[in-house]
Amino acid sequence: MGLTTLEPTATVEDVVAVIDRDGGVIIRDFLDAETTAGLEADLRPVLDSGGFGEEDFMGKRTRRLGGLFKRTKHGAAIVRQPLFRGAAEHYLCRPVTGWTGEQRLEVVPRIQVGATQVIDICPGEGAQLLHRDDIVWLWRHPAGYQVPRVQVMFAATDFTAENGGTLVVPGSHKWSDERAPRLEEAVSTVMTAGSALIWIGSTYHGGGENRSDSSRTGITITLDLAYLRQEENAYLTYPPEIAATLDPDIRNLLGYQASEPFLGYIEVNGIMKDPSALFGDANAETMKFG
Ligand SMILES: O=C(O)CCC(=O)C(=O)O
Ligand SMILES: [Fe+2]
Repeated sequence: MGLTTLEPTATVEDVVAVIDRDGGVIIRDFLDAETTAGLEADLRPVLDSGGFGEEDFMGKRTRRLGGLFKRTKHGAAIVRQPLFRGAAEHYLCRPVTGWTGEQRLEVVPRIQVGATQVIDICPGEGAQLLHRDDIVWLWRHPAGYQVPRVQVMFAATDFTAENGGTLVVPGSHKWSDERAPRLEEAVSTVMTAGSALIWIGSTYHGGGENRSDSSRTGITITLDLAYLRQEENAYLTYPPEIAATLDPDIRNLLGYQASEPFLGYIEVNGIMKDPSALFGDANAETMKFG
């Protein structure tokens, strides 16, 4: 049985119901044709001028790019897509409580972009070892209340079983850390260009073998808990002078926004401020409890 494909008219509840069951879901026509063409036009020349990976996990017949938001303005459409954002908010923004004195504190975690990658699997590449992406934080399973990552793989070209469509092990998000994934348990993500796979950090997956004669190009973005370290170092990838050129919602997602309470502040005139103060935001929040 393959993965479930939902239409773009599906609701966030529909998306979450399938992810709860299978660990991942395909959304047909996730972005419109114009944006898909814009991504392809911006990224293809950069991919074509780049080299292959140096080791097996990243793939010696695979080309990768990071820093998506400085390479194409169309990258923003992927993180703004309502079904992806809605699913991310569902899993990540679960209230956490604590005390300040006898006052009950409730904080809803914020989300941030943890990594962006364009992944171009070329003919002759073998299957990547199946893995969980929340291994970056050495996350333990079953994960319980807090899911740390909701991820998308946008299809810039068609994804097929022959060209390396992402391998996913349905139901594996519920497995304990004792169980190893086997290749025979994985199904290929089959989707047309413009569609996308959404999955969570605990679902076993990996790039597929490319037995075709053309490359398979995917764009992956992770939305993660804002209080975890980012996988792609956003402050070095988008230093303040580059971040200043991005739309405020994108730079906030890249970490130029604090995670309440206090995490990631900057000091301005002795006051602990949200880092949006860096970009001349006169209303930048003063960090406080609650
Ligand atoms: O390219 C793909 O389909 C998946 C790649 C992947 O999972 C990874 O590199 O972590
Ligand atoms: Fe992965």
